[in-house]
Amino acid sequence: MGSETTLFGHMSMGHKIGQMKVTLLTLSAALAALFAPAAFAQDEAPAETENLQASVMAESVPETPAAAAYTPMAPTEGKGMPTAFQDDALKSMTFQDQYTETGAYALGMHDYVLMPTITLISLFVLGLLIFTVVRFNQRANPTPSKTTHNTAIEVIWTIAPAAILVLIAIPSMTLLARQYETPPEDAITIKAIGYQWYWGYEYPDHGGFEVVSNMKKKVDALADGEPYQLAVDNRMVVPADTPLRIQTTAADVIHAFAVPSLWFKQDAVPGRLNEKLIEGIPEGVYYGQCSELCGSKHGYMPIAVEALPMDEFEAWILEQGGEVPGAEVAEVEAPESEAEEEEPTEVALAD
Ligand SMILES: [Cu+2]
Repeated sequence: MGSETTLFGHMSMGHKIGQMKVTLLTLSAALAALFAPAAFAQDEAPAETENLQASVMAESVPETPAAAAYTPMAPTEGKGMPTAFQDDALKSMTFQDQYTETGAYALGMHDYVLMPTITLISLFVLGLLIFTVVRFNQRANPTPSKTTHNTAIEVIWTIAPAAILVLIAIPSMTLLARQYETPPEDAITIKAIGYQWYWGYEYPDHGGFEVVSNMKKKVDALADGEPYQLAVDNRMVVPADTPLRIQTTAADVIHAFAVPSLWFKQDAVPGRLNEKLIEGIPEGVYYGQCSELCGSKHGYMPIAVEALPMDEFEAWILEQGGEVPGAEVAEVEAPESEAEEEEPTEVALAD
């Protein structure tokens, strides 16, 4: 009997060790799975390249005079692009800085209404839980109360959450209404068309030409001082400080045109034309990405919006072979030679 017990005890011990081994294996597998994406990301962007990117970003590309042909604007670090966790942990976890009035309002609502409310409620509930555990555990409170109703507290826990919701609803409805504001009549229309897997920007007010925008290769993006996987070869160039009527549609599947720093996100649906206003934005480069899973290269169709002063924007339009309304008379009077001179560069760019 004794030996049996020992044997049984031994076996159960062995079984336990086996279980522990299995648990350890599972744990290490889970850890490996956790760190695998990080390792992969490291492969993608090794420390050296990151440093290169940082140093390239720090050097600003020399500015060309306004009269010169269009050269893509160098982005300002931290403006219109996400912040890396290692650069600024806190900033990387919240919204990007906003460059539209609606965006600023929404960010304010997040920072000054929603976050404080959520924090206070969470702390209050945590406090109640701790109080209950300490005050009403079996040792501290051996004979529990048999109370089932308390009118006063029931009224409070009904009215208080309702009041909080009403208070949140006011700025929330305001924001919703602002986001649906119709573009003014004089807004400039730009049509963003989603393709698998790149963007096209059509300028119906300026002759209807279309710019095809693909993601830049890593070497090119880093050489140009742009964030890799957000940089594109041809940007969506828009006039600064002018209301924009952004129309979105798609040619194949549903995409979504989204630029976080402009508080803009709208689905691009084949066969439909969605429209949304971007109020006047300051000069600069603003990055975004397709935000509707649209296939295998969904992650590789970034968006780059470049806002230029109106005269530079119009010069860009002419350079692309578009028309500038109101400047048609000037165009006829202008010597043909200028247009001819610029054509070869355009062909080279198109290639
Ligand atoms: Cu897409």
